[in-house]
Amino acid sequence: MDDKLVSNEWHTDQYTSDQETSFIDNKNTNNKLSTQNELFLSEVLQGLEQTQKTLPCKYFYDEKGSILFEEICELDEYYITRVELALLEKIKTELAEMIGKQAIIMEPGAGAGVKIRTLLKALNNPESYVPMDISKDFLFQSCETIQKEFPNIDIMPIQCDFTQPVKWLGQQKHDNKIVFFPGSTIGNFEKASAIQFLTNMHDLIGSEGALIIGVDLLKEDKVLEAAYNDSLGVTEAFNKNLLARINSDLNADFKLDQFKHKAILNRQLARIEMHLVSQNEQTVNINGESFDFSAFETIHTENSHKYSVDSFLALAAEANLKSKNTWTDEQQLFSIHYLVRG
Ligand code: AVI
Repeated sequence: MDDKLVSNEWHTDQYTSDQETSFIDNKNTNNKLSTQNELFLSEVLQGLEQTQKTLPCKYFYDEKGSILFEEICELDEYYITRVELALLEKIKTELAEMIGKQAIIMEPGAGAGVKIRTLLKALNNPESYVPMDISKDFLFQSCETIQKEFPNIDIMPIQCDFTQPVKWLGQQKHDNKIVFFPGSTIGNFEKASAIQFLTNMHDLIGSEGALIIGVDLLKEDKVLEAAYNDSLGVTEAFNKNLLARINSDLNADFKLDQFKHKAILNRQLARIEMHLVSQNEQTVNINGESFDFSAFETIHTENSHKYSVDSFLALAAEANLKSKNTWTDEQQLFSIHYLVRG
């Protein structure tokens, strides 16, 4: 566990997981798609062949999409980031006591780093920090900032798809394995995938470790709808960027001004749904295939599931995880759970 920062450069080659970890090649020369883009294409075509057209939300996060998401997190209407950070500040000492000494802190889909820094600062002599992300650039950036601030912590980036198990991590014999998964990203998983992810975390943390997870709570319509239909149009740009990415990576001709963003609360399914609404009857070509849209037909691009404390704990129980402690803010907007093996 003594991997090092060499000449200010992170060497991810020894830290890649045993999954396939090739990078996305965005340079679309000769109209020939890279292997990554072939997978992207097949998922896009499959989604658009459905009666309710869909696109997979994991493709939101190219470089531009990641920047737009960071901008969303700063919006007044998008309370999620602000409330979670304030709650984390409030409970950090309690969390540190529960975590104890010399923990390995793992963070699937490591974000911009603000939340992890709050946690690391509060901890008693953490041993290492293991950020995991599919994007090498993102990993390098967060590692550099964190190493400067915490010179005594071993930083061990792993480039991987965090929704899949990482065998290397599971093999690490360590008593205090803590997974930190803030941001309510679990809300973007469908039920079966959420249970699969939680089960992977159950297997990863072992009998002594824990999963600390942030989960957004179901609340009144207007707060939720405003969070996903912001007045500055950043969420609209984020949603439409998916079409721009398909155009540039997959030889497609979506006309971005012919689609409008719409986010609706589906209370029956306890989720916010993001859609792109076709403004006209139109045909879109993608790498030689064509798709017809009628006026006001939508492409469903994302679900963001919202839970109550009880409904989330029932989901966690399906992965054999139970709460050792759960915190919410005073207005019951957001929850943080400390889960251990059940
Ligand atoms: C990353 N995830 C938790 C965000 C959410 O709230 O579902 C993604 C997002 N979509 C629109 N705004 C933010």
